[in-house]
Amino acid sequence: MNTDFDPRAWNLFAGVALLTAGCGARVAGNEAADSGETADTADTVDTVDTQEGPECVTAADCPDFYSCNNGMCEYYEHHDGWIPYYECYSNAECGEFEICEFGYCEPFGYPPPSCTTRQLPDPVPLPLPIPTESTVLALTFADVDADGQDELVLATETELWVYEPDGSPATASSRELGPILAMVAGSFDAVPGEDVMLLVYESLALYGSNGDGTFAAPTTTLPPLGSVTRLLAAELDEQPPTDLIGWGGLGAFMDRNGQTLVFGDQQYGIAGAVHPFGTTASSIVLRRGAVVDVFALDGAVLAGINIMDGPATLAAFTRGSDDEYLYLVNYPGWSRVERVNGVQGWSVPGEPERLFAGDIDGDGNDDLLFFGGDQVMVEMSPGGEGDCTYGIPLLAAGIASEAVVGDHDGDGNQEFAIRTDVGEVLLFDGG
Ligand SMILES: [Ca+2]
Ligand SMILES: [Ca+2]
Ligand SMILES: [Ca+2]
Ligand SMILES: [Ca+2]
Repeated sequence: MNTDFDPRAWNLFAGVALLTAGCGARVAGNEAADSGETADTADTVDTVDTQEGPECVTAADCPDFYSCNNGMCEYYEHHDGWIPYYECYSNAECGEFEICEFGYCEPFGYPPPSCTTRQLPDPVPLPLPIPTESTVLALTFADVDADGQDELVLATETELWVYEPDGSPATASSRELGPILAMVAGSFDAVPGEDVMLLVYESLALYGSNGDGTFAAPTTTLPPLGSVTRLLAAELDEQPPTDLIGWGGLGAFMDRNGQTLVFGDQQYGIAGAVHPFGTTASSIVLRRGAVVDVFALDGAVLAGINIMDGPATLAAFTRGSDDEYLYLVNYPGWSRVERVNGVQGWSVPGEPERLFAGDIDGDGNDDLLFFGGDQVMVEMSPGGEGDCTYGIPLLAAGIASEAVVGDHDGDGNQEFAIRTDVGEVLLFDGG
């Protein structure tokens, strides 16, 4: 029965009926009477449609969730033999910020408002292009002269370039040829000033800072296990030098105070994060698909946490004295920022694929930068007072592919440097 029943029309009708009745609960009591009317409406539309011939031959000619019946595309009945009618089969059938749960579209939390409605400084600051000699392959912030300002260090095919915030000409040091898989900064030697570590092919190349914006010839070593593809640097134990974590197809390694430890026996190709300065967590998280493994500083597994599947990203996020890890889940046209600790996350507009944390207004709470397609978005004060989002245009500089955070001008607020897929770099100072 009710072969022509279209539950979406029923929802419209039921909405009116519920409004009239002054009752907000979902009811299924008047289906027969309701569906008679909606079916009539659908029939009228169908008659008009078919005057120019059949609209379909097979279901492939129809939109998702429609079948081809006698030349017409008809919405599948949502019928399981018990609960009469569903609203949805999948999230794609629901609206923005709704998910399909047990056959019904349920609101899943609305995103923070646009910052323009919060009267933040307007216009939104534009990212400034950094003039470069050639394509930039990797970047990091590093305080190479130990003056409290993080210089921007860009790696090209043959050089490492150091940019001071005052716009003075960049300083170049030559580097050895080879594709860069990762680039991190830290104090890896006893000479004052932060150094940079490159992962080139399968080798770790340490470029020690000379303190004047140049780097010494590299010291090259092999990581203690093959197939390392990613690096992180963080001060895990408050004992210099900066600690190094690398991971890839065969597991992970940690270099702490010159002591090397191989740990983990999984393929950690997806993402990793660690809180710098050995804050409350004092742990390392590595992601493999929809599992996040948490390791102690001795390499012991503290927890294996199942998360929802989504883009390959993970961010170490700090709010006040709380440290946690965030990831993304995409839905059609919107997304969720989810929290590895299992506490409910929040919705954001668009379908970003990467997220990065940094405190761009210097209030002690991290703000977030999101990338996805040509979307670049900032969320100020997530979960706090003044939580809001705004988009930033990259103009004609390509699509954002990587970001690093540091206090380039030494004012206590962090800046993001964004590298695009065409090897250009933009500096975003949002506060
Ligand atoms: Ca500096
Ligand atoms: Ca150094
Ligand atoms: Ca902040
Ligand atoms: Ca700053």
